[in-house]
Amino acid sequence: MVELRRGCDRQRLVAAAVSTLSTMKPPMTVTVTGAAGMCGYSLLFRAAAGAMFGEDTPVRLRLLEVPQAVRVAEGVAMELEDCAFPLLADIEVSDDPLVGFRDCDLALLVGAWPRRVGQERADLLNANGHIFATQGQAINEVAADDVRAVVVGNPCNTNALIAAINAPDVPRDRWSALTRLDHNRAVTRIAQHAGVSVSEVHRVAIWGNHSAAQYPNLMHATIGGRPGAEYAADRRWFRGEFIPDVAERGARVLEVRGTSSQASAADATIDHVRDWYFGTEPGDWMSAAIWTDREYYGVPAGLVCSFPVTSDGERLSVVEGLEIDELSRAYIDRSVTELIEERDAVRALGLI
Ligand code: NAX
Repeated sequence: MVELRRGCDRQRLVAAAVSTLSTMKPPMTVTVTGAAGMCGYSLLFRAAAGAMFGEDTPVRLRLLEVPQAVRVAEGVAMELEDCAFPLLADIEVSDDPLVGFRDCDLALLVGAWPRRVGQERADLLNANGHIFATQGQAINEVAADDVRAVVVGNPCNTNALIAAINAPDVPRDRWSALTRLDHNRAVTRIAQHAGVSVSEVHRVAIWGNHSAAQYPNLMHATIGGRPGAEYAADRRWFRGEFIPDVAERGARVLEVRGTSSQASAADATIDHVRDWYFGTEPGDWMSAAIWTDREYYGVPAGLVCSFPVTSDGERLSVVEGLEIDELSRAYIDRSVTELIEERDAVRALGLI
């Protein structure tokens, strides 16, 4: 009798397992570079817990590091194992991009060197540019045919440009750079200013470069049902407080916390990935830096520039037809000039 009941339990368990398995999607292979770094440390555990693709999608993690940081990355892998994440199908640590990016579906390019005191911007572009040229070539060679990539390591727009150009077989619309942290910062700032919940803020957008020259634009936003332009009309606040607060928030976190934004950057990376793979809400958009396949809003072709973008689950597309007033035009032009200067600098270095 007892045996029979156990048998029934077993049958029910097997049936439940089969039904779970049949609803599971194929695993996603996600490569995270800079896996021993601080941003990587925040990102990997959430990725393994299913924060990117949901509870029906197992994840295979590939941790890519430089040789001198591989041991630390192995320690991170040990901790990931110790969490017994049901969705974590396997982990591999490597210092070889041809191994780290093999069959990868999603490449999160986080690893880069920070700017050192006294280092010129051109030196940083050179040091990090080589990383992204090499990684672009490796992705081109060994990643999955439908790979998508998000560049987080700075200067992220230009690093994405370098990687994309060094990966000629990967369609350019599979590349993006992270301006979602700036977007999220802008959402919180305006919500606090207006005294509304962040969930009542829509259609904020970051335009241009992920740098102090970015343009967080409220002109097309709705904030608690009111037009963002009404808030932006208070020019003293918009130009004197809102824009610098958002654009300089990273420097402020560094000053207060003593280290750069890491958990918030990881969180923004997850938001970016989710919206890209699952699609943006109808009538709303996200901010992301993407490749300009032609001119958009006066931004020339052949740059990686942040815009308001929508996703249909596959492709990120610039939201078109927005009116750009004189003030916005000046801010966008300033940021795009910086992107052009960075592009010219890495071109002079032979990286593209
Ligand atoms: P950390 O210095 O903590 O970690 C960087 C890691 O990258 C190190 O472990 C290093 O060994 C590794 N690395 C360097 N070259 C590599 C290579 N060729 N292959 C693989 N790994 C390599 O920096 P962390 O705080 O994690 O920040 C990482 C990057 O994100 C930095 O470039 C930072 O500027 C950038 N950020 C970008 C943000 C954005 O919104 N786009 C915001 C957060 C962050 O500041």
